[in-house]
Amino acid sequence: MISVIIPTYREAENVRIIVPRVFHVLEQAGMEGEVIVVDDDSPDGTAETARELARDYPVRVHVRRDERGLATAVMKGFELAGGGIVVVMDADLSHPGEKIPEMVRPILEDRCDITVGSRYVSGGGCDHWPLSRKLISRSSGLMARGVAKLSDPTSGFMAVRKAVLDKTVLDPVGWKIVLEVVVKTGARVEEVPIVFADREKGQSKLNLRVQAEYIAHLMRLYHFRYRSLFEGRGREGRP
Ligand SMILES: Nc1nc2c(ncn2[C@@H]2O[C@H](COP(=O)(O)OP(=O)(O)O)[C@@H](O)[C@H]2O)c(=O)[nH]1
Ligand SMILES: [Mg+2]
Repeated sequence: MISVIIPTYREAENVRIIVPRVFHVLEQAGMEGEVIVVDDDSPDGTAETARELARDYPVRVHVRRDERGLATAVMKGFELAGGGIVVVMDADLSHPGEKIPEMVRPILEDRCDITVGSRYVSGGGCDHWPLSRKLISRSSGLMARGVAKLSDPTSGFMAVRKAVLDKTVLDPVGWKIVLEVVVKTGARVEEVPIVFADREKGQSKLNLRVQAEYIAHLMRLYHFRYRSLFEGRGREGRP
């Protein structure tokens, strides 16, 4: 089974569209799945809308009242997921749901343990992004090159084998759960080209604080990555 985790904050209009879309794609691909909505107590009725959808589809809704933040919301989803493969995607229809089978198959066929949707491989792209947003995305990606060999490390669209997650301690700050999972698991990764669509409804929550948290998170990941390398060398060097 595939568990599709959708973190939400103020996405009532989008959740109504994305949930049926995900199930349509899974059904077409002959895949069994569930959706897990992790909502941070949105004031716009996102959770209520998701609960209505749960009457018609296998949807579970988890509302967090004492915690906020995208990465920890996804971690909650990991905990609740019942599937052998977990997909993480945004609620705002930016991530192409029709790519889910393409994301899941390499893991099912044991070619890798993680797939990441990438805007920056051949066949990928972004719909009409302003230059400022392109620059932020590109420079954020470049800064992460030292910890992960990903063309699009700030992507939020991924699929991952649940068994790999179960063996790993995750401790992300802020938003970038994909980068956290890739670095901390050290698992085999493949990239899948995606075209990132513009959000039409609701508002982006990406702000300066999120950018600052990203830098803090990256510093921790660099420390994690290179500390473990040094510790490894130290041990090997001993007689
Ligand atoms: N649960 C939860 N979801 C969030 C939070 N912040 C953003 N999201 C969700 O994460 C996804 C990406 O957020 P979005 O604002 O579209 O970011 P952008 O695409 O970078 O502009 C969307 O599904 C949001 O609803 C949060 O604090 N908690
Ligand atoms: Mg978005």
